[in-house]
Amino acid sequence: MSMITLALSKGRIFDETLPLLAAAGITVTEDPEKSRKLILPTNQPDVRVVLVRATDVPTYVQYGGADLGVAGKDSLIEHGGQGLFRPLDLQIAKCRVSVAVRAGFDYQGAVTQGSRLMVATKYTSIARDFFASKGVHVDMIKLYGSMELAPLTGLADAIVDLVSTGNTLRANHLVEVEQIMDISSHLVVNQAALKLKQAPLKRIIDAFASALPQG
Ligand code: PRT
Ligand code: MG
Repeated sequence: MSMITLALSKGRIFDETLPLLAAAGITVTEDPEKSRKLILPTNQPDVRVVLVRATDVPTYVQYGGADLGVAGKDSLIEHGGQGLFRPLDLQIAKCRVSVAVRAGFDYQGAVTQGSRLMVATKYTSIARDFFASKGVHVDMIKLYGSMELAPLTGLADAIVDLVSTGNTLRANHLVEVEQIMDISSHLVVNQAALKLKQAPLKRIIDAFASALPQG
């Protein structure tokens, strides 16, 4: 009996994956918000969950630190997706990637005039491709969090960030000026594990698929 390791990030992805695991008969037997453990057991002796940063899930699965994982499309695009089989869009942890600026900043004017835009973001690949496709010249500043601060402090003209309700932007007097793409989380599987542990992985993939809205 080979061990199956599933990589998840704490928070919305963990919470929204639990019902899918339940469809596979898998229950995580420890609460990540209460435990300090990074490896969580399940009711099935050959299935365990490892907790990693959301942006590290694709890397863990790529190199076989986990056999499968759940990762946002944002993280997958930034990672590049090498070595990953992506069988299912799980339609969880939905949001969008957008461009936002300080209220009062004339974004359309800057774009039309062909000005160079200073863009701060954690999502440099998505942002670079998007502005390149528009023919807008940008200087990119890589940040790891609190993107909303950048336009408020003069660090950048615009940010590229994830938006769901828009409350965070509003609270910081920022305006969403363009939506780049819709985001949801996907199931990703290590390509070698898919061959070596075919039966148990297929069972989990099929159970997840059957639990999705379209059945
Ligand atoms: O938090 P940490 O720095 O550890 O990593 P992370 O932010 O990459 O991970 P996490 O767990 O917060 O998010 C995991 C995944 O959930 C992301 O990769 C997305 O695919 C997805 N997701 C869905 C979101 C959101 N919705 C979301 N709203 N990730 C982040 N947010 C942020 C957003 O950037 C904003 O700052 O939540 C904030 C609130 O959003 P509003 O618009 O509802 O106010
Ligand atoms: Mg976060």
